[in-house]
Amino acid sequence: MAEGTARAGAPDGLDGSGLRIGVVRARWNAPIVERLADGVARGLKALGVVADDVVEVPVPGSFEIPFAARALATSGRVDAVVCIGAVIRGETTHYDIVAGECAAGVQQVQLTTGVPVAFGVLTTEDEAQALARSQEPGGHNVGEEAAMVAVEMARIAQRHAPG
Ligand code: DLZ
Repeated sequence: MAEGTARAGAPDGLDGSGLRIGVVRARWNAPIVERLADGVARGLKALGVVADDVVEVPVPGSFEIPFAARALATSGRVDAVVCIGAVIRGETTHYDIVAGECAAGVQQVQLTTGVPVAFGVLTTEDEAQALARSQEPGGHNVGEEAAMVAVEMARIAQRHAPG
């Protein structure tokens, strides 16, 4: 498969201006999460989301992400939520539990609240993989991708809202 073709990208003309976005970020593996946060900021800015419309909520680890995502989603203050964290197998004995519960919880939150929640949590074998997926501008950054997903899904939610 050609480089980059496995990724979704953003639809032409996607515009995030006026959207309010929550960002839930785990403190575990902080240097990696900081790189993802930079990616989120870049992705949101590129689509016209302004910093004043972004609410950031730090949590201890990725296991806590779904709880904070739900709190934001039900607050009425955001149109979508982006979650970022890093669960690294080599450093996490209960990797499968933390990673699995985080992913399942995030999906549950978006399906039960109707507020889109983008999954920008890295689940990798080692730190090298995590670094490769949280790159500088122009490189692969899962946080940047998740920001774009949040904007796209917020627009879908608006377009198909009841009433
Ligand atoms: C405990 C733990 C471990 C071992 N590894 C990670 C990790 O790689 N990434 C991460 O985000 N969090 C980790 N945690 C912390 C859990 O997510 C959680 O904060 C604790 O189990 C307390 O509920």
